[in-house]
Amino acid sequence: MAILIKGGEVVSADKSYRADVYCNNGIIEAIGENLDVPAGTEVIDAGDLLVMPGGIDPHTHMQLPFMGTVASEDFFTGTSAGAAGGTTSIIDFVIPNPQQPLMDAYHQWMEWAEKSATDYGFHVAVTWWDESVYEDMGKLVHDHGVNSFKHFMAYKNAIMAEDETLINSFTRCLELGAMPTVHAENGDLVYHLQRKILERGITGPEGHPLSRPSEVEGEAANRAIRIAQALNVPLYCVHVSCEEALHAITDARNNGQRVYGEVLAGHLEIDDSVYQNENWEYAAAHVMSPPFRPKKHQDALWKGLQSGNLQTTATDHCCFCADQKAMGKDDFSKIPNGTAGVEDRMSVLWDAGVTTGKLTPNEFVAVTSTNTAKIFNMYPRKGAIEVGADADIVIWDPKGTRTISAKTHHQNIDFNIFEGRTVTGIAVHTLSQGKVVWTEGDLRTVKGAGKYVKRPAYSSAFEAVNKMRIHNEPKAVKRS
Ligand code: URQ
Ligand code: ZN
Ligand code: ZN
Repeated sequence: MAILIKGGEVVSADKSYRADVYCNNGIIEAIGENLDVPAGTEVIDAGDLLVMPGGIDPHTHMQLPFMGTVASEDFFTGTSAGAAGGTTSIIDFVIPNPQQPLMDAYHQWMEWAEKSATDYGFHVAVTWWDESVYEDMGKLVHDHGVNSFKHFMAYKNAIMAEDETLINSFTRCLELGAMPTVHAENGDLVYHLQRKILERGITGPEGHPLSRPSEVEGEAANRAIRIAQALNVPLYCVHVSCEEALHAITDARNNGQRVYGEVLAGHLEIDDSVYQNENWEYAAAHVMSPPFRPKKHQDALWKGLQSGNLQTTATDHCCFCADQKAMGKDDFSKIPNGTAGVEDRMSVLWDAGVTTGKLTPNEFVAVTSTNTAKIFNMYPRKGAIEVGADADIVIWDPKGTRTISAKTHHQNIDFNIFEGRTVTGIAVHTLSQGKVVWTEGDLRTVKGAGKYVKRPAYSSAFEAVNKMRIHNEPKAVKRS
């Protein structure tokens, strides 16, 4: 199956230039002007369009069992919806229950993910600790292509990792050359504030942000960063939602510490007024953690993205429909946490970022694809328009528009946090493994076509950290 993408402007993270792109056998075989290709090659006319690396969403939760229910989006429908929006790879999460062997959970998620339409990888969560977790982390890195381990500092009495687990797991990550990542909210503080707010008789969704003010995230982000600093291990903070966490990351980076930050399209564009809506279902549909914040945090997060102190964008795509959200009808702390976004991230970021001048098209590619590929060691197989790279490509109309709605989206959820928003910047064609999976409104994904992406340990971040560690190795004082 050969495809020639003709006459477009290639936009990579560092440059833009006019060139044809020839894809064959799932990879990019040639890039250049007026390419000669075999007869019978399918041609896509990309005139006036941009040819970019397919989006990579480093934070999704397809069919996640959580808070007494299961997310409504599965790996096939979710990766298909991503393709419709220009995203061609996801990194999802294996989340073992406490005391569940990591390898058992990994095999369970791998089975669920077999139905994926486009490529996928996994971060594995460390939700408890003993010698077997230590061992399983080694197996996952050495034998299964996992190079990142997640730590939920929130969700007390469920999947929350205490400091001792963070220290043990971060230390193991350093040994293995794997990236530790954190959901940074102080779970004990959340639990305490939830009780206080419920005692005051506030049971509606407006109680959710009250129980997770931004200082709760700022404290945990700083704590995780300091633990990583003391252990000399890199750190990746997922869904940074507030200026306190951003400042902690920025200070650490200015101090030469290797800390990376991810921001969600939702947190960049939606504020906490949603929780004041009189319609319970509408407000509950926005319950996710960390919560949507007051407007000043959006402004700070955009500056974080523009300054390079936040490197990646994601969605935390974790879908619960109205009947599931209703589980918390009388108690906001029981509303399953999560919102959707995998189909809309790229358009929302182009509309809010590039058309406004906050981001250049090259920076857009960096924060929606290339930076994630580099941090999680998939580059240049992923996140690049280069000869030899996977032919995961989005052909983008920078002037095209569409109006986002749950009535028309491909996500398996009855709500869209960007409902009614008309965005500029749309995916016209999406290729996964060199095959067309989305073209001019026609979704052509195939269940099970997605492949598992093995990610080797020891990304460039580790080489640098190891050099620094050896260079600064403390030495015993010689005493006669
Ligand atoms: O915390 C997460 O990232 C998962 C459980 C999705 N839910 C959410 O509210 N972010
Ligand atoms: Zn989270
Ligand atoms: Zn998440």
